[in-house]
Amino acid sequence: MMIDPWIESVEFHSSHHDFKKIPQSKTMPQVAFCGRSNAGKSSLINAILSKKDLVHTSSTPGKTRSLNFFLLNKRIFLVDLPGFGYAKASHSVRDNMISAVNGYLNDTDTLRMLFILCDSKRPLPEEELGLVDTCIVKKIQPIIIRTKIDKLNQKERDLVKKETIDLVNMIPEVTVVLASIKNQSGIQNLRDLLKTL
Ligand SMILES: Nc1nc2c(ncn2[C@@H]2O[C@H](COP(=O)(O)OP(=O)(O)O)[C@@H](O)[C@H]2O)c(=O)[nH]1
Ligand SMILES: [Mg+2]
Repeated sequence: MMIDPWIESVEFHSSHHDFKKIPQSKTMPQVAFCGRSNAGKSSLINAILSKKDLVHTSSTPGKTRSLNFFLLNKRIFLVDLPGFGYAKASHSVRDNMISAVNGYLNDTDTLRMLFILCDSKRPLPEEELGLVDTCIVKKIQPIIIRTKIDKLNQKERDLVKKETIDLVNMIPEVTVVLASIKNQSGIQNLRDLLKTL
């Protein structure tokens, strides 16, 4: 994995079941990672930080139920949010996870960026677009990350690129990054976004 010298230190900080009890430090910005279970949140955090197993990744979807805090350069909190249920989960389970994420978005004054992950193989779901709207209202920078682009063929890739152009035309505040932990696409762009904090 490529090492970016900007990343000086990374440590696990804490894990919370209740978003009302998360660390609140006025001086430390937070960047949160959200998306469906299996979208690639934990893998992406590891890739950005050039760590193999700092964040536990899983082939069993829906396992991370708590908010996990990692401290980057003793200054920035990266937050691995619970997945919004499995794609096959009932609507009520999914709604609960969305409201947990919304609760966190509404309560965290130091949240500066929300990384919204969506598997490139799936069309962009409406709930994720709803989160973009919430970000804009709350002055949080919305970053949509289309994950696992290494799995797409040329035709599928062209479709994702077209979707990206359409989305940015519709919502100019949004940044879209096509990413892969397999071929490292987009990973440096994401680090560069963190450097702006
Ligand atoms: N091919 C490919 N697989 C990926 C990529 N990112 C994650 N995965 C796989 O997708 C599965 C779910 O990843 P994980 O990080 O646990 O997702 P999370 O539930 O959102 O935290 C794991 O088997 C990962 O190895 C990627 O960029 N490319
Ligand atoms: Mg995970």
